[in-house]
Parts: sequence; C-alpha cells; structure tokens
Amino acid sequence: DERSVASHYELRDVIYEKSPEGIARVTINRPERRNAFTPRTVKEMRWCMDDARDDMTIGVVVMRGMGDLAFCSGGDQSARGDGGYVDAKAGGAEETPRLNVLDLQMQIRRMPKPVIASVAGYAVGGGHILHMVCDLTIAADNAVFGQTGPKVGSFDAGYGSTHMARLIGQKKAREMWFLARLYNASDALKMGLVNTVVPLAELETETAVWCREILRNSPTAIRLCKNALNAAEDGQAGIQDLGGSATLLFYQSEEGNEGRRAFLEGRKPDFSKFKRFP
Ligand code: 2NE
Repeated sequence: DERSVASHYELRDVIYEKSPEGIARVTINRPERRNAFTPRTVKEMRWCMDDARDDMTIGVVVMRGMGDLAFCSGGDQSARGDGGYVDAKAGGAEETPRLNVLDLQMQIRRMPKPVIASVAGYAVGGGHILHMVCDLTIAADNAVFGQTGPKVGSFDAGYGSTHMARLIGQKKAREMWFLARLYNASDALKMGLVNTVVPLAELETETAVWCREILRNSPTAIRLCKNALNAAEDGQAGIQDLGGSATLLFYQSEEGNEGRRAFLEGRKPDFSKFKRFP
C-alpha cells in the first residue's frame, strides 16, 4: 500500500516512501556495507527528513536499514579521509570533510512528529546513535547494539554520549563507550535502549501497528510532549523549539490574529476581550 516518492532529488543510497495513511519511511539502502553511511547517504536522509517534516499529511517517520542484517553500521570507514568523512569528487579528489550526520541527528530531534527506529540486525557506531536519537525504537530479536567507535578511532561526544547516559544511566553509558561491547536485543530492552523486541518476521508489522496507534492521537499533543522532553535536555535550543510550537498555536488564535489585523487595518489592537487565564 505504499507509493514511492517522485522527487527532483536523486536518491541513490536511500529509499523514501510515503503511505496514504501518513507514514514516511526512510530506508538506508547500502546492505553490502551493513548500511554504513557516507556524507552522500546522510545528505539524502536529510532531504527525506525535510520532506517528511514539511508534508502535512505525514504524522510519523520510520527509519530502517535495507535487509535483515543491519539497521546501520555507522560511518563508512572507507569514506573516512584524514580529516573525517568525505565523498569522492569526480577525478578522485576529496571533498571538504564534515560530519554531517550531526545535522541529521538534530533534524530527528527537531522533527515535530515521532521518528521510530525499526531495527533489524546491527545498530552500531553512528548507526547506534541514530536509533538513540529517534523517539522510539522497535527491535527485532536479531538486533545487536553497540558503540564501535573506540575500536576504529571515533566517538560522538554529543547526543551519542549525553543522550545515551539519559537513556541508560551514567554507569552503563560509560561501559558501552569504554568497552565497546555489543549487546543483544534482550540486553538492550533491559537497559532501556529500546521500547520493545519482536520476532524478526514481525518487525515490519509491529512497526506499522505502533505508527497507526500514534496516528490516532492528537498531533499537537504529541508535538508539544516531544518538544518538552527534548527541552529538558537541550537547554536554550530546546526551549526555542518548544517556543516555536507555542507561537504556531498562538498564530492560530483570535488573540494572535487581532494584533495582525489591527496593524493591517491601521487601528489600535483591542486585546480587552481576551481572557487572562489563571
Ligand atoms: C557491523 C559489523 C559488526 C557486521 O559484521 P559482519 O560480520 O556481519 O559483516 P562484515 O563482514 O564485517 O561486513 C560486511 C561488509 O560490510 C562492510 C565490511 O567491510 C564488509 O565488506 P566486504 O568485506 O564484504 O567488502 N562494512 C561493515 N560496516 C562497515 C562500515 N562501518 N564501513 C565500511 N564498511 C563496512 C561489522 O561489519 C563492523 O564492525 N563494522 C564496522 C562498524 C564500525 O566500526 N562503524 C564505524 C564506527 S564510528 C561511527 O560510525 C561514528 C561515530 O562513532 C561517531 C560519529 C559518526 C560516526
């Protein structure tokens, strides 16, 4: 029941689908590399996230990896130059290195609709961080989680560390980063890293069930709850996001529109009729 999205943006590493019921699905399509991402993969995912945000028919976004073996194995180590991750330019020259996956993490945090990670197989390295910054994680029973960065000379000292500590606690977060072990799905459930674990064959169906349950609820209530949960972690940037939603609501009110109308009509605004709620 899904239709692919025709767009002006050429997607090569990612498959983007939207269903009429309001679910957008972003699939990393590099199974031969366990769905590792390059800067190009991330740019494509960012384009999809922008589209899903702006599309008012979409109420929930699902992120997944192609195949059963991996959700995402993090940064593609073969795309890592001396200064960081790069795409090769024509002629073999390197582009300017930039860790653009941090922008993707921010987009997921700021998406005013839930983003669900649907994890089969490995979610490791930067791929593990992507599932952590998603609002919910549904794991298949073959899922494996871990931070492999310290083994390959990499780390994420942003959400990858601090949000992890909020999810699983300081001791466990330090264990995950310092030892770089891998954890199976039932460990992950006990640690609070994922919301539920289902048999691999049921992952897609169960993800759709969660999406549909979300879609039945008030989009504005969900948006504000997400804003608030983020704001408790994100400081001033989180308050800005919550504030943006408050402004969106206020602009839809009579009181907000009285100010605009008065200005355009060249008169003084009359706010006297609006209640000062306790
Ligand atoms: C994911 C894992 C554990 C899977 O193991 P296995 O045994 O199932 O598969 P295999 O044979 O290792 O991988 C299959 C193919 O995928 C490539 C492999 O090189 C292999 O290629 P071929 O030999 O068939 O040609 N592949 C897998 N992951 C890749 C990767 N990340 N980059 C490039 N090629 C990859 C196992 O493959 C594994 O441990 N992968 C490496 C995980 C890793 O260290 N990721 C980077 C961590 S750093 C990071 O992502 C990061 C961060 O920490 C902070 C910010 C941003 C990024």
